[in-house]
Amino acid sequence: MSKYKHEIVNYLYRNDEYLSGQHIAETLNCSRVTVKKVIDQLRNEGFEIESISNKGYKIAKIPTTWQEDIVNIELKDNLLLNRAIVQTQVDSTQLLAKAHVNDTDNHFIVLSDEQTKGRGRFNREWSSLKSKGLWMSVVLRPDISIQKMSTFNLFISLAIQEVIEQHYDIQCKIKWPNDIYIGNKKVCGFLTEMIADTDGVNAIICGIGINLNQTQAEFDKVNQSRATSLNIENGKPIEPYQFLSVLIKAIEQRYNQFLNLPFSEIKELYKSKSMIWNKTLTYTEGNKQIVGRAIDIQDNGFLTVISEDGDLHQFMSADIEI
Ligand code: 32G
Repeated sequence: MSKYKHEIVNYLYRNDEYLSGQHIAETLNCSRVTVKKVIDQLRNEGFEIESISNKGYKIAKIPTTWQEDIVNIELKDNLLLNRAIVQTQVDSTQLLAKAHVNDTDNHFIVLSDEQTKGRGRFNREWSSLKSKGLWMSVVLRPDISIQKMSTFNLFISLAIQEVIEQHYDIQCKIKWPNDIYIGNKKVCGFLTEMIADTDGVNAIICGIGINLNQTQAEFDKVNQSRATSLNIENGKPIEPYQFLSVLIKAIEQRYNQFLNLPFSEIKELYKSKSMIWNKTLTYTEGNKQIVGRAIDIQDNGFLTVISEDGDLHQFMSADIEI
């Protein structure tokens, strides 16, 4: 690979006008042959690059797969999440993130075009077709106690919910504690794991799966009637780099709130974006199962559910059948 590849991609990506081979070569102090070779390589990687004689080159379309240089450009202005591990295929971004957590004290994300063993809660399979969604793990390093972690998921779910609603104009709701739904179909699942000891939390590893561009037929039988993608909902192709960019900014903002504000400050907002109120549902946590109605959420993130016999129950997390 040419050592000029990063610079040439950067230069093309930052410019909307046509840039001549001569101009690129002079600016970056390389040969025109090098420029041409890199352009050919980028085309092989899925970039569509227009070339017009006497004008030059211009990126017409970036790939639908993750390309490390472009991911880095999209993240570079972030204060916390500005590093990425980018893969074409992994077993699970969550497993790869955990394998790298001790390499650094920094925040980072792990992205993959495809997961062969994407997993959700209770080790359930998470379908992660190639280039059809955002399959990502986010590693954060807060200096907090383990108790404080009980509200982390709530802040993150608001970040995801507001990106879908505000940037893609799609009504969606949070299903406490781990999913986002559009109507009665799941569009996103997320889970939070942590590495902690008696001193507190060392790292948060938050896995997020968001269906972007699947068609309904691409979901397998069991998910067919219960899953959806942003593309199905708004009819537009979802550009993964743009989605990543706005989501990471929203996550940074909600993460800062998580560190600095009590959950009570955003509780009413969270409740208004949540879908489980006024419904009788089955709640399962460990070997406790009750049928009841969620009535409130506590300042520590616990859900209060009133069962049919009128008793109150608190859930830290639960499996909820809808
Ligand atoms: N869309 C909708 N429903 C699905 C899908 C899908 N793509 N796949 C299976 N189902 O290894 C959700 C998910 C945690 C975290 C699954 C219902 C939340 C996924 C129910 C059927 C990046 N747990 N179980 N790497 N995991 S992807 C990884 C959840 C992310 N379900 C990271 C995480």
